[in-house]
Amino acid sequence: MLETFDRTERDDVITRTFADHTPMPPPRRSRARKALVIGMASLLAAAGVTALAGTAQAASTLGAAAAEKGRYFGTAVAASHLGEAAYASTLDTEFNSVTPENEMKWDAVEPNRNSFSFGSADQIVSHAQSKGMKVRGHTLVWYSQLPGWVSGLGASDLRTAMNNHITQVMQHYKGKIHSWDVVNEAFQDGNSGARRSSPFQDKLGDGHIEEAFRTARSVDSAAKLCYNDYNTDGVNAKSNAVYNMVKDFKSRGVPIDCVGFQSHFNPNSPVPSDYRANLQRFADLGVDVQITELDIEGSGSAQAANYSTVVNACLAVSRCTGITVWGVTDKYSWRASGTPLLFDGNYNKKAAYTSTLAALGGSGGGGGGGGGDAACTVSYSRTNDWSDRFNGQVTVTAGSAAITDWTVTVTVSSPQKVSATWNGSPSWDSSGNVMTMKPSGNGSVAAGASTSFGFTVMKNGNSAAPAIGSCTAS
Ligand code: 9MR
Repeated sequence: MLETFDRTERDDVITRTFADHTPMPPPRRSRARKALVIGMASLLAAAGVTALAGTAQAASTLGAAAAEKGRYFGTAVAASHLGEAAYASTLDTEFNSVTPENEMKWDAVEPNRNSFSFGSADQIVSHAQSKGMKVRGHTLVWYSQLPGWVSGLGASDLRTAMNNHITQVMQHYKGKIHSWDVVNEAFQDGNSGARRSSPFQDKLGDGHIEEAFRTARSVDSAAKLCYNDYNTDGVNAKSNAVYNMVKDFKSRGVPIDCVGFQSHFNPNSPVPSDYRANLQRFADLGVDVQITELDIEGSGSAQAANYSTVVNACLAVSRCTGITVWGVTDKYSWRASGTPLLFDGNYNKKAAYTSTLAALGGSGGGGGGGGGDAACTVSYSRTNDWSDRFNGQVTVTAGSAAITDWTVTVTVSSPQKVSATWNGSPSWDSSGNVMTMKPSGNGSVAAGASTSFGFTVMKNGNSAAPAIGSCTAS
């Protein structure tokens, strides 16, 4: 069977291409408690209130918790969102690896033959490097997002173009990429285990995959070289075919270091019950395994339980070196109408965030249901909105003990500027975009009581909400 679907159709694609209807695992937490928390979150969201929480100690994050387990925790990133304060601050706080979502694909970096444009991808790599994050390269040889000039080449020219593309792109990023998806999605869905029709497959045959890996190794011997695919997460005909290819490569010394399991899950393609076993059998071939594009449709405790299942599976396989979720926030997910990620459209931590952090062994994340005993929590709302400016209010609420002091950072997106503040004592970083607010008096807030400060943001053409950091208190 030949798959001819177009990935730009977004979320419906995977829904209709995989028929393994294994039931979802049962939720691990009390449905009643979660429902209450989610109900409260919905009420707050409906009122335009963003709730955030923090503790007196440094908050644990996904990246830090994963690092303690010897793994990375990454996300797909779009260069176009890096200028959005809440996006950048969530990314920078929580993740320690990034994958450019589209910016390193063939159509983006070599739109015309031998004419390379690395601008957007460079922007992501520079951002990641400046924050100490690692970068996954995605992807060198893929049938999709492939410019027309490539598809039009004859076999000999296509081989030259493929090797040149791998060489130029890997050379440009040499030393900056921890793992490359050298070949992406070369196998068909369904039960055939056959290769997918593509210009590479149709004109160069099975051997183009081996050739791509050999070329890649010759360019950057330090980067891990991965084969990456979807619907290979459990044991099935497609994953068996990939398994056999990897086994063959290892037995013949073809340079392959890792296999990426995209892990796009939804009710029609749930987390398979043999997910861990499948990761393990690949690891047993002598390659690393990585979860490369994780997202799970759903919400609340069921979604949270599925995320922990995935994290636990990775942690149970010593060669599972990291997890990447396919986006920072539901707002920008490739699944147009879904909510498959860890942060909601307002960058609130979801129950899935909390369960993911807990599965990684972290704690103290708060928000999204079940954050434990925070010293103080903050919530934000836009109290007035005009064409040129808006007023924001942050409410600081003490936890189960009184606090005597508190600090909250507010980051606005340039060219926005804070023009006025009240009920607090602000200080600024050198960019003028990050305001650190402390109380103007002694800052005493009784257990469970609240205090608020406010500010006016001049939009200067940008109406984005500010990023409100966690509350710290002593
Ligand atoms: O998330 C990507 C989306 O923005 C693009 O429109 C789409 C185009 O093919 O690709 C999406 O990312 C895909 C990834 O590169 C490969 N695996 C499947 C991902 C989701 O479709």
